[in-house]
Amino acid sequence: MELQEKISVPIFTEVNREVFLREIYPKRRPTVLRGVCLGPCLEKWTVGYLGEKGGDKEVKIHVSTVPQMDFLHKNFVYKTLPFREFVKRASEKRHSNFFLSEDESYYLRSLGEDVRKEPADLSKQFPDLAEDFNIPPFFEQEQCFSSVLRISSCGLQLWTHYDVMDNLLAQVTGMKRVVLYSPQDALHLYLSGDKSEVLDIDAPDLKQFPKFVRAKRYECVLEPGDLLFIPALWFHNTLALRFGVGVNVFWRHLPPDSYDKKDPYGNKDPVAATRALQALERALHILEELPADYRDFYGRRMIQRIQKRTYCDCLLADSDSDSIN
Ligand SMILES: O=C(O)CCC(=O)C(=O)O
Repeated sequence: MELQEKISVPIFTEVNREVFLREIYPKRRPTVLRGVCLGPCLEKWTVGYLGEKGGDKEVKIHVSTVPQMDFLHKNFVYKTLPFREFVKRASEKRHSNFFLSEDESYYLRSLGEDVRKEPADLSKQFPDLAEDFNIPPFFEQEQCFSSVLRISSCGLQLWTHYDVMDNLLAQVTGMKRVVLYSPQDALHLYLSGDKSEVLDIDAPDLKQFPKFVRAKRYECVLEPGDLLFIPALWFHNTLALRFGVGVNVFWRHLPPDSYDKKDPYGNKDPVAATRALQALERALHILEELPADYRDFYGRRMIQRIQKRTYCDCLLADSDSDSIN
């Protein structure tokens, strides 16, 4: 069987703003940044402390009987719990109080106050915890879009998806495996919107997803204190190797008007991309006026024009030196 190429995400230590902006950011590749000062959260964020500071604030969480969350078959439910109770349950393997089963898995992705309109902001939803976390100074403050608290049970796996903004994912406690795929491998990932239908990335069904092996797998394991730079459009799949707490920060690197104004999650396609996709739909509808052999002929010519005008060969250059296959 053909093997998927595996590449380790490079690790940089003691990165400051200048090094990040000069050596890492322009490459637009996932990078682990180790040793950036994230603040007292690293020592303080125990289960007890989080419970005390987050208190009885109600949080909406994902709960599932199996740790691999499946957006296609919706094998999870949304439930609400006081933050303290949620953290306690997420940190334990078996629960005396539960919704579905005594070994159910939990996941929190914090939300804004008005879920549909406002992005998550750690300083608004969890002001006490925000004091313990330093937002890395790698972008301008006015570019900041959201700061999201993420808490997962041990073993929790989140499906492969992309976001449209640049992202720093901080691992505060626990460990997490992150697998990433380049935007250039989008056609090998069997997308449904912003998510990949290949749910089991470790043992994919290659009869159903034969092209998946062609997607290069970038991989890292985040330890407490690590930051992962996830450039916009890079697909990522996370697997909590232990109960863990993280924060991720999205920022706008395109001009502000490029983004969809009604997008509290940071995952709606840029306005120009949405318009282009709508125009393509209209063009395809027009082609339906022709018989099949003509549609095939003009469809192929359209693909060629799209490739010529949009593909960026400079992005294809890849270093083989870091291959771990
Ligand atoms: O940490 C996780 O579990 C998911 C992170 C993620 O999806 C993100 O940072 O965009």
